[in-house]
Amino acid sequence: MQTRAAIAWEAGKPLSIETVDLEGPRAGEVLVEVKATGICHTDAYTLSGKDPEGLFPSILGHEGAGIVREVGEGVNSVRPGDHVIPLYIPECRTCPSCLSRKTNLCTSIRETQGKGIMPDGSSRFSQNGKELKHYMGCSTFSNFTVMPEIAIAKIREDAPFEKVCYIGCGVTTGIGAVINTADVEPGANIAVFGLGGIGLNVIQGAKMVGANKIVGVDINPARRAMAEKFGMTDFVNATEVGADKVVEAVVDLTGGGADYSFDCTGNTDVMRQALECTHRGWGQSVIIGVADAGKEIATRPFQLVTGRVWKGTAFGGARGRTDVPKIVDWYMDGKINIDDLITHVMPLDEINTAFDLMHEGKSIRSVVTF
Ligand code: NAD
Ligand code: AHE
Ligand code: ZN
Repeated sequence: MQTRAAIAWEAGKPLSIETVDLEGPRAGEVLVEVKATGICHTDAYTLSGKDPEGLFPSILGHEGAGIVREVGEGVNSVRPGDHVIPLYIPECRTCPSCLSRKTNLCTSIRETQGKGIMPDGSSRFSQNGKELKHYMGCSTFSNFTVMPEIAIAKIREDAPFEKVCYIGCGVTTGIGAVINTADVEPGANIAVFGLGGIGLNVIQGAKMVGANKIVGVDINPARRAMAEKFGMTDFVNATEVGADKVVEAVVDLTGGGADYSFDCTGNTDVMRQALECTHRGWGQSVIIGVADAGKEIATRPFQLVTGRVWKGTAFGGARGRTDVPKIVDWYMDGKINIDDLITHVMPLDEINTAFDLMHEGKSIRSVVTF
């Protein structure tokens, strides 16, 4: 079949909206009609050329929702007509990682996913015989995409695609970092660095679990109002305070240091601030942001000797097929707010505007509807 898609032909160039060829699902695969997709900072990161796994030409996008249209041989967990959210971290429930119960990082198809191909080693996307790569196993910047069955979360049919697509990455990552990775307890003081599409969901998660102080840090003062709406109690304007004084500001506001902090910027200098503003003896800092190729984190080992813990999280520690349908229920039951975070909605033809708005700090989440 043919489908409309935004092609990333080369790093640093705008996406090009074109018609591409899509082969149908093979054994263990599912054809999904994507109805909506969010644009996450990670898409911009890969498009920038700074992702060591970035491949071109490819079809980016990993935050979608849609409908199963066809299933390949042997697929029995979903069927045509099912409403679904594609997962960039699958949940096979049989690999050593899934069986360990210690991680959500299913390893069954990670190698081929990172090479932009399906588990059988080939791509379903092409144009005039030229292969186009898949991205994060999802490629939701295409109206139709092919996914492995183990990377599909089945969701309820009354959930609006243009809202719940965000659960495919940002919502789950932010809230999951709080409830799964950090396991923040009621009354804890937390600090969130970067109040964009992920950081605001960290704030939302912290409020949900009954955090006490929720300190937000950003260089963009326009983030303050939305963060307060979601539960931020104190704001640190990192530009105004100065990078060398941010740690001190957070330590003061939390009465000695945050119990938990979260980096949602991808900036390695900020990651250091996030660690060092946590409380001596027990502070935990969770890295969510994805840093450019070649960047490394640093701190004095003394920071860890004195009891601080540095950890990271992918997709908020969520096991997609199990947890994503529950988060969709939370949204439908009014327990979480997604609507206010989706600041822009546009057709596929305008997807490059979504990247501009993100870089200009004007959007929280843009969503493309097909
Ligand atoms: P975003 O662009 O919406 O938000 C980033 C925010 O960080 C912005 O508000 C920006 O002003 C702020 N910021 C930039 N520099 C800063 C600084 N020096 N100090 C304080 N704030 C600063 O991006 P997003 O979609 O929220 O993604 C955030 C990060 O999380 C990205 O690196 C993305 O790749 C990563 N991410 C990781 C996962 C995961 O599973 N680990 C999932 C999704 C996104
Ligand atoms: N190719 C990138 C990997 C970046 C990364 O860490 N991705 C996160 C998801 S970001 C979603 O917006 C992730 O799931 N990581 C686990 C994994 O297996 O990739 C790089 O920098 O190399
Ligand atoms: Zn993402």
